[in-house]
Amino acid sequence: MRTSPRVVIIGAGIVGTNLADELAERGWTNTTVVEQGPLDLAGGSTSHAPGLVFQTNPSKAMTEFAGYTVGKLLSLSADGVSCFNQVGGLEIATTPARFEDLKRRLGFATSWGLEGRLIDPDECEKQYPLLSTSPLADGRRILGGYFVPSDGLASAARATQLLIRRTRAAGVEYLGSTTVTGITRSGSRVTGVETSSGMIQADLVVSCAGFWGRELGRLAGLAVPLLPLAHQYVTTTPLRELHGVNELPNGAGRPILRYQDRDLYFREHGDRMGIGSYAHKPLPVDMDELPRIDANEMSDHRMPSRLAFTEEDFAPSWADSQELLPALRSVGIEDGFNGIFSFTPDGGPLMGESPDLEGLFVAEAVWVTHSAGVARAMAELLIEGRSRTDLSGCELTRFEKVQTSDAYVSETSQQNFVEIYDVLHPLQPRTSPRDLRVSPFNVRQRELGAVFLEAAAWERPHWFEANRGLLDELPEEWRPPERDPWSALFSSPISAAEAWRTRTAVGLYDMTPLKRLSVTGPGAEALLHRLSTGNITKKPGAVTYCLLLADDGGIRSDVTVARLSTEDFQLGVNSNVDFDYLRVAARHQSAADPAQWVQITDITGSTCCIGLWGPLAREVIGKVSTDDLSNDALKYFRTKQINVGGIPVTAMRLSYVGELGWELYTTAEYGLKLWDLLFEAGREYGIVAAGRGAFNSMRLEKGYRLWGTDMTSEHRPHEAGVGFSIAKDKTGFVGAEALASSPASSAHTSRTLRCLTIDDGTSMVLGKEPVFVGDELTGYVTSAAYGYTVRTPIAYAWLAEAIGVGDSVEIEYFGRRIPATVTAEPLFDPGMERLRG
Ligand code: FAD
Ligand code: THG
Repeated sequence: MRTSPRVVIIGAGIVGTNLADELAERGWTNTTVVEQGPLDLAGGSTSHAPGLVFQTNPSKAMTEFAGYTVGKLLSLSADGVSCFNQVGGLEIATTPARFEDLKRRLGFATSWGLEGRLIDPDECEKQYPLLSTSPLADGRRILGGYFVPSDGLASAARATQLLIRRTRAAGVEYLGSTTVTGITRSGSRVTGVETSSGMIQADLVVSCAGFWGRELGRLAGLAVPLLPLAHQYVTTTPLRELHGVNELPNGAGRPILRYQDRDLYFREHGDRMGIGSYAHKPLPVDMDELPRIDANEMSDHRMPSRLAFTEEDFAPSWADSQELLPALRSVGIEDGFNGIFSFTPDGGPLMGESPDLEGLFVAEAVWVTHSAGVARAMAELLIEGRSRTDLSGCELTRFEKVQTSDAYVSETSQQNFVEIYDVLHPLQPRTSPRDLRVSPFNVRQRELGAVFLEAAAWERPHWFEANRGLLDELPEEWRPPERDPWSALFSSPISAAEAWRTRTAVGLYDMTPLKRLSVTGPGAEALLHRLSTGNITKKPGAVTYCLLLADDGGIRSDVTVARLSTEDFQLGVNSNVDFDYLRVAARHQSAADPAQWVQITDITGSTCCIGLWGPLAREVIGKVSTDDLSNDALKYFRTKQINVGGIPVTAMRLSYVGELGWELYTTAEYGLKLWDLLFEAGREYGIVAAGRGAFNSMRLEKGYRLWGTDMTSEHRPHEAGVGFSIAKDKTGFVGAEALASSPASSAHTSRTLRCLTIDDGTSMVLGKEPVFVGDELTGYVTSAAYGYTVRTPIAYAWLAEAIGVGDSVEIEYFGRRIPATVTAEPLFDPGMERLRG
């Protein structure tokens, strides 16, 4: 008897078939896979993917997905031939900047548990004898490489066939040559799909439609922010040098090769070479012009994902290839095509459930490289309601609404194509589109010479050039050390002056981009009580810092909950994922008990927020407000409505930078006036406008965690050092049972988030670097900043549980070991005198 829910998977590419398999392995076999193409060669991206698997990725989740895919494809075999050929992966550097970047890549690979090593030019040649030994254009030569022995080649199309065979045997049904034309619903629940050959009822529908994802989403009114782009791939005529080297026609023995300095990659196909290029201009695909090919006419060379080769786009890449691999000079291009696959605004995949149609899931914009790992996480999500891997960078709902518009998706995804192999600094902002979201203070910030970086489409000042003059006044002990060139990028010593003024006088911070939700209605209290770890039932006026947990006790988010009145709460949250999570929960509660309805509104754009913080904050506000803001009249973590120069303001007494003061909220139209009033009032007290550079330094001095960076759903509250935010004796909230059964440690980590200070007092790190004790890897850095007040660089890091305060570790930064010490935290004001004073 079939007891598992009825699942329809749309698409029998490498993602859809892996998902069917991961579900079947967990006992869910009541699955139908619907594929518009013929099942033996469906015609999507998988059907022509050359299958290079380079596992190294700045994202921990993506590296883990790749590692799992390698393992799974290695074990997937038929007739003694596995679906993974572990030839190793080699990335070469021909510029000093690239060589430095390879060191950084080795760093995060190490952090995520992937083994690789840097090799010298001689070993590059040994690994890859076809590499040129003479200088390249511009006098460049091979300076070295980064080699990952476990990388290699996936046989994606073959794996798909084997997975179909295996899952069919387990009971999964496949419908080939069947197109999904509609998604049916009852209310806000999916009920099935309409296809070219009839209705299929389902409890859960998962779209694994690859670059057709946007079209599939549209059937259900879901914006799927991906862009189909063409990418060029060629195979050459046979090379004499490879004659008789690789047995199989598609076989390979040499590593897969990346030449990022010219946007190229290479693999062997028997005695031919395959070359992929990202060097050409982005080639967005108009889905309406996709060739319509009958199932019985589909072949290796005729499929919808394969557009005609545009030779002129490839010409420079061909010349670059021949220069790098001289053996190519005596062969020609035998076959070339412009293959289609998906790009997204931030390069990550799209995974998760539609917030508006329950039971409809998406797993798209996924490379072969990550396919099995993504499928495993999706299976966990479907079956257990959560994935063991942190999906914050993959969530379908991570984008702000403006970021899902066709125009935004098109421009940013094309930009990601262009930059795919560029050396990118972690703080490097996109250049366009910009100024999509600006706070009401933007005009003043510009006048003050703000240097903006972008996040969630918001412009956020990182420092203000107008404060440069303060560097002359900066006391000796506040002067920051010289930075190495990499950590100096997108950073300025002016942040030191802004931190100095905030700690000694007062600073004005634009907190507008902090996402704010209004949660109202008779059921608001019950909803927040159930979903959060905090005691939010306190009387109006209370603000609570607390966590949203997943059922397994992992940290979904950390939020502030301000009770403005009995049925009116204001939440400070981390991203759109929180908004959609709460919105769905509110819908459920309202439906289950209409008397307990809850309304959740994103009020971020219609309101604004100034953080007025510093020991003189009270003096400043006293000049423009007659409200009593004394310590007793508005205590720490309390809120009240006040009036600032005639403007209605919600004041919340809390501070992410750890100083006396308030977050001051008002509606957007008053924002500029509020800024001007406070700035003017602050003049005599030395007020400065201050940016994210100072802010981030001060929050690390204070030990405040940044969700998504310092802690994620992979971590439990106690491990992350936020156990204090679980209300004493509270039970019955989401995640409570899991915590009660094993409070301290989750299943797959025995790690603790620790505060490190750098021993030499000057060396900077940036995040994601591996941490060692002797030769042993013990963890990785999350956030880092120079602590201007405490006069040392600070790094937070996940470390093995056994490592405690006082222990010495080493952080690896560009191949250099930087000694650091685990230090008691917070480094600044542990007695909370500043905040409560
Ligand atoms: P697909 O394989 O496209 O599968 C989606 C399926 O959904 C299709 O079969 C389609 O027919 C079906 N479908 C769509 N709409 C409907 C509908 N309405 N009804 C029914 N069925 C539908 N990745 C790597 O990791 N390494 C590489 O080296 C690599 N090289 C590449 C080279 C080229 C030239 C290209 C174009 C891509 C490359 N990729 C590579 C990317 C990789 O091919 C894709 O990311 C991956 O194959 C996507 O798999 P998928 O299952 O999501 O999509
Ligand atoms: N302000 C508001 N909401 C927010 C943030 C914010 N929501 C998202 C994010 N930032 C949440 N993160 C924090 C982290 C720490 C604190 C506030 C928000 C904080 N912590 C006190 C501490 O640890 O000492 C809490 C003390 C207590 O619980 O009483 O202030 O910046 N509005």
